[in-house]
Amino acid sequence: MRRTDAVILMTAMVGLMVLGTAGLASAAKVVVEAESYYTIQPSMAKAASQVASGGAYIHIPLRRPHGTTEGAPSDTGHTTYRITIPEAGSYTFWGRAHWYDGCGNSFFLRIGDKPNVVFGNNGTYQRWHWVRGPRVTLNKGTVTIRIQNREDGAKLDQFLLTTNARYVPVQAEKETRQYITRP
Ligand SMILES: [Ca+2]
Repeated sequence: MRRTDAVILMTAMVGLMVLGTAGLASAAKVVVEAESYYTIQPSMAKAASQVASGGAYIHIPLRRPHGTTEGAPSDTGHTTYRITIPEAGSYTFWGRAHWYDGCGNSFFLRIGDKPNVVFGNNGTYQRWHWVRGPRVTLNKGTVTIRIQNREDGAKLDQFLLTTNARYVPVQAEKETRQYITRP
C-alpha cells in the first residue's frame, strides 16, 4: 500500500468512527415516571412505594373478588401525559410494569392519534419488569399518551420512548423532565 493510500484509508476510517459515534449519540429517548401524568381519572390511582422509581406508581387497584376470567373493564379510568418528542422518528414504547396475575397484566395504551392497543399480557407476575410495547412513528413536538384501565391489579412505574429499536431497559431509568409538561 502506498503511503497516500494509507492516509486516505486512515482518514476514511476515522470518518466512519465519527459518523458511528454521532449515530449513537442521536438516538432520542424520553423517560417518564407514570406518576408524572397531566390528568388522572379514577379508578386509575397513584400509589406510594419505596421500591418504585420516584417513590410512586399508578395502578388499577385490585378488586375483591379478583376476576379469574377476562371481562370488560370496570370503567375507563386512565392517565394522560403531555410529552415533547425531541425529533421525528420511529420510537419503541417500553413500560416498567408490575402485574398481579394473568387477569391483571395489561393496560390500554394510546399514543397520539394511533389506535388504542393492548399493552402487556405477558406472563411475568408480582415483580417490576420492563415490557415492550408498540413501535410508532412520531412527529417532533407534543404528543398525548393515554394509559387506560383494562384489568385490575395492573401497575405502571415508568414508561419510555426510544428511537433505538435494539435498546432494552433493565433497571429503572432517570426521568427526562425537560420533555414532560405538568399542569
Ligand atoms: Ca414511578
